[in-house]
Amino acid sequence: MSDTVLLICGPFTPEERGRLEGAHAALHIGGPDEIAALPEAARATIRAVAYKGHHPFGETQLAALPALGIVANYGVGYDAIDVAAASARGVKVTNTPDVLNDDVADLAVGMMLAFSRRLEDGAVLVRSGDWAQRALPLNRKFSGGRVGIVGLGRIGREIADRLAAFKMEIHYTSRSRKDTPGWTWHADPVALAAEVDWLVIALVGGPETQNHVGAEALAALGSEGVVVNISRGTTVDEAALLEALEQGTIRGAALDVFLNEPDIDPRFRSLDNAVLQPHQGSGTVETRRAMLGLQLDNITAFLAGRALLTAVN
Ligand code: 8YV
Repeated sequence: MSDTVLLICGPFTPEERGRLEGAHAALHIGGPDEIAALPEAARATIRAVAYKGHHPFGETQLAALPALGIVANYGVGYDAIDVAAASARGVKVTNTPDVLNDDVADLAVGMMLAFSRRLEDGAVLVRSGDWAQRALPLNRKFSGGRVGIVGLGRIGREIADRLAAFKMEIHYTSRSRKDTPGWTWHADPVALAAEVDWLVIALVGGPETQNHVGAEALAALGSEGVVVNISRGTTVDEAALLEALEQGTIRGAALDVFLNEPDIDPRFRSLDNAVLQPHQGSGTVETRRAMLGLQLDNITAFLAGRALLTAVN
């Protein structure tokens, strides 16, 4: 039997594992913390890691895999992986950009509509059998609002394009002004928040964007404003966000991402002004297949000595 070259690391589905195992001699573990416990002989032959999840993968894991050449991430965001440490060891990192843009943007708009039109409350009312006894309070109009996209990158752009079709006024922050006639660039999230009803965070994760949307931006957003986050829990000051939601100093939030997923702060659970989702932005059959396909193509290219498709470093 040939040496194991691929370490499948993380909560892959059986179908995903089957595709990876069908392509390369592989072994599977639940997460990066299990690498140290693998027998030395098994660790010595691993040349590629297929990574999925959000637990840190850094120097400890890299040092335990002496033959490693690539960490291929299942996801566009690779903030869990210490890219600097990988680069220092000559280890390549890849991610899965673009294939998930549509799904994440769709979910952002879906959560915004669910918030605006009280879709969760409406469903509860219908299912309860109480429809004849009580009416749903009137919703708030969605089309024609003012939205601020924090980070007009690939996903932010997809969200903005969708919201433009809802006749919304589009404002954004990004490192540079984009060639988007009629859309308004702002220098920072505080200036952006002051002009909009919806603040949609579409940043990359990692230390550079930690708490990028903070208490000052939430105050600028004000009591009519709603925070939408489909990026990472780290990009917003979560303590300040919880405080603003509990005190009603903002109107609400629609969140697919949190700190400490899935064991999120229990205070979120008692909020009646928030739509909460379990980090499912990319979670469709089609997109997850495409993500796995791109991850696998990067691994196969690396092992064959070919150019990587979506290298990060
Ligand atoms: C996750 C994501 O990768 O692509 C990203 O950055 O956050 C998601 O698609 C996915 O949930 C697997 O952990």
